[in-house]
Amino acid sequence: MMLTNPSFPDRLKGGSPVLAAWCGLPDPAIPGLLAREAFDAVVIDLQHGAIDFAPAMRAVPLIAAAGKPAMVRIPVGDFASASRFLDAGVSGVIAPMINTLEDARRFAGAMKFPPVGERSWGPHGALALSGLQPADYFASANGLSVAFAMVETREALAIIDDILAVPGIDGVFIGPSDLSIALSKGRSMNPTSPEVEGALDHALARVRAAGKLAGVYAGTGERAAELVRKGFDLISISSDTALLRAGAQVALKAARA
Ligand code: 3PY
Ligand code: MG
Repeated sequence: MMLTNPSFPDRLKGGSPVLAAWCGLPDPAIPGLLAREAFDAVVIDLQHGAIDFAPAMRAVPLIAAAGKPAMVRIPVGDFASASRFLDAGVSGVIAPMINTLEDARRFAGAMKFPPVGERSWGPHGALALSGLQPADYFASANGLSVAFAMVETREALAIIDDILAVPGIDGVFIGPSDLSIALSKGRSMNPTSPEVEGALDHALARVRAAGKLAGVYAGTGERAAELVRKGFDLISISSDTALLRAGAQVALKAARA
């Protein structure tokens, strides 16, 4: 039921930001456990995370069992896996390094059934998680999940209006680390640099003009709060690895005090 009531796109459009966990460790139990914390959604990262396809698939029902929407970030250019994760029942897909209109069109094509895209039929897990009959799932599927195109290069920033205009692209997700590398011409990696800050404000304004959704990655909870205040709809916070290390450091510091 959780795929449909309310749908994840409706939740994102509802005005209160979605705060998501970000998981890359190679065990499905970890996103399953973080889904039990107060996150609103859980992202499994197959671009930089160590988690592979099969354990990521196994994490989807574990996240759903906690009543939370599951999302994935797919590897660069692996649009076929976007369809496969939708088949498994994810509520959203983030595609990294969408740098051309062709990238955006191919991603949207994999995310939406005809006539919008060319997603192929086979929603094995999504039927069980949505509780919908096949015909009803087909009729509503394009509106049940979100396609976030990552904007994290100069090329993408230059065509952000065109990316946002592609039918089937529901929003953009800003990668501030790669964007900082791009905007500094490779001189630094600083996801809170003034250049990135300006790009975030610009991107958000273009998203609002297009009536679509804005997502962004935040390295810390404090940074997430700033991005909430800016008005982003979806904010991913830290990562499973970083949270594990931070917890270990706090415990050891206390133990050695
Ligand atoms: C970036 O900041 O470049 C990202 O991809 C977010 O993890
Ligand atoms: Mg990136």
